[in-house]
Amino acid sequence: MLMARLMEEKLASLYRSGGRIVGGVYSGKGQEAFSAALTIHLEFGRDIFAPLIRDQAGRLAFGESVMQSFQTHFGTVNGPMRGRDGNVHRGLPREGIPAMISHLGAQISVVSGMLMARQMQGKSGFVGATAIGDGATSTGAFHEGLNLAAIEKLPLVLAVANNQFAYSTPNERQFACRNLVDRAIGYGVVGHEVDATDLVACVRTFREAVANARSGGGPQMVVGNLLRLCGHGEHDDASYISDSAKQAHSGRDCIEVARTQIAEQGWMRETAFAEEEASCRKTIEECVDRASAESLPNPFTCDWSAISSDDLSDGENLKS
Ligand SMILES: Cc1ncc(C[n+]2csc(CCOP(=O)(O)OP(=O)(O)O)c2C)c(N)n1
Repeated sequence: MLMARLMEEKLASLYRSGGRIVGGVYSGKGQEAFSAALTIHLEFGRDIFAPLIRDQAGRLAFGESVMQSFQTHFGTVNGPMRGRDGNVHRGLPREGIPAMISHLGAQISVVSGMLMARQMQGKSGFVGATAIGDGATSTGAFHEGLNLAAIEKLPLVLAVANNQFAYSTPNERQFACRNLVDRAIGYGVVGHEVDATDLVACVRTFREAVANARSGGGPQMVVGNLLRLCGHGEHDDASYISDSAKQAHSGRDCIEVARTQIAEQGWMRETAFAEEEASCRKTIEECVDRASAESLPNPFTCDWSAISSDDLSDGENLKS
């Protein structure tokens, strides 16, 4: 969570200074607990995780490296997208991270398809998870994807981060149901609701949801209540978010809440927080330096075959 927060602060500062960033910068500030609590229950290489723009913490907790984020934001030829696709639209499909799709709700069908393909190959014991926002629950793709997953009883965990806004559109202009988790009933899937500012509560909820999905309980929809503590992207000052929303319980910063929980429970020494932060900052600076030194693709000499083709994919484990 801390690494994600500090990485995104660095990316925001690089974006504002007009330096090496290609494209926009989107941050998951306030959503780190909800995102990481999901993916710590997944297994890299066995499970599937289709992240959204606010899932830097979940990506790291699942197994993506710090370097891969900076390489993609800088558009370098050594990054997982070879400099062809920007920032948040990155993935490691062969290792279970499909490259992010912007079209809201579309990833539910993609993950469902990946799960069905594995089932048809006779595999078992895996889970597929994806994350969406409150706004995405009003798309046709959400309806079609979740309905299909429910009918097929797929081992899908759908994390809905209700951060109260879709761009600047507040919840009351998005849906008329009392609570987003009520939608689970209509699809015949199990619904969970959690205070997403509370790391311990998020860990407990996702532990149960992932275990249910893995053991044949069908799709699980987890709605996390929180507030987006930033603009939609770095280009948005979020001036439409009221002070009362910021001061409400759901406006708490999950990292500060987690820090208090950890201190109260004695899970870490007080000085360990500062050591962790210093270590994260050092890693970030090293990755920025290394990624900055890498080249951009040359459009005239670039091999334009699919990134998934053998000669462009990374590592022995990625060869089919
Ligand atoms: C089908 C579709 N419509 C519109 C957009 C443009 N768009 C990108 S992000 C966004 C808001 C998303 O809000 P939400 O789902 O609540 O997620 P959040 O950004 O709050 O995390 C919109 C409207 C899109 N990507 N896809």
